[in-house]
Amino acid sequence: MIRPILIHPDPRLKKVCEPVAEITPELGKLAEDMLETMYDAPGVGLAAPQVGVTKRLIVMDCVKDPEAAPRPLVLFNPQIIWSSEDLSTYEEGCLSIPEQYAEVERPAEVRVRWTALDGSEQEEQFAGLWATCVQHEIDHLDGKLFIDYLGPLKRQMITRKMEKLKRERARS
Ligand code: K1U
Ligand code: ZN
Repeated sequence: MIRPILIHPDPRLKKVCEPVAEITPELGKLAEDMLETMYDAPGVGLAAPQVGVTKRLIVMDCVKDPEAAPRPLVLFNPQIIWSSEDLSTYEEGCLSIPEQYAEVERPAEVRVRWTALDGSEQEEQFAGLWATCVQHEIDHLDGKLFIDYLGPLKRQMITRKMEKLKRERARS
């Protein structure tokens, strides 16, 4: 089931999300819906607060080559346990801030620990778009958006555009 994606500004996108204590069938269904919603958007990642659920759950698939096999990942309670000193800059977008892009500098590589859908503990080092995306998604779980890395004027300009977009969508 495709779920509606919240658009900034929304108080649910500013909350620090609750850790997941137990992976219930309802959370399994939420993860499945989030992957479907992410692929439909289309996007390479999605965090639970973007669909209005303030729990520590993200999904990602940064395989961009349509010929390559997809690699959907479901991460409960993801934690960055190591970040590289090397930084990389990527022009980020966000499904909660449609059609707005800005360069954000982040660690080029990160090692992440999480709980998988089957309850097993996983650890992996991410680089490239995967590293950018996992950091962007974990920020969502801490109520942080990529525009929070920008200066106040640019952030305010984007926020005003999103308020206008929401007013227009509410009218139609
Ligand atoms: O969290 C989100 O809003 C999803 C976001 C993730 C992201 C993208 C780029 C850099 C960092 C994080 C997106 O998926 S935006 C859409 C996008 O980048 C994309 C869409 C289709 C193909 C490839 C990329
Ligand atoms: Zn986002």
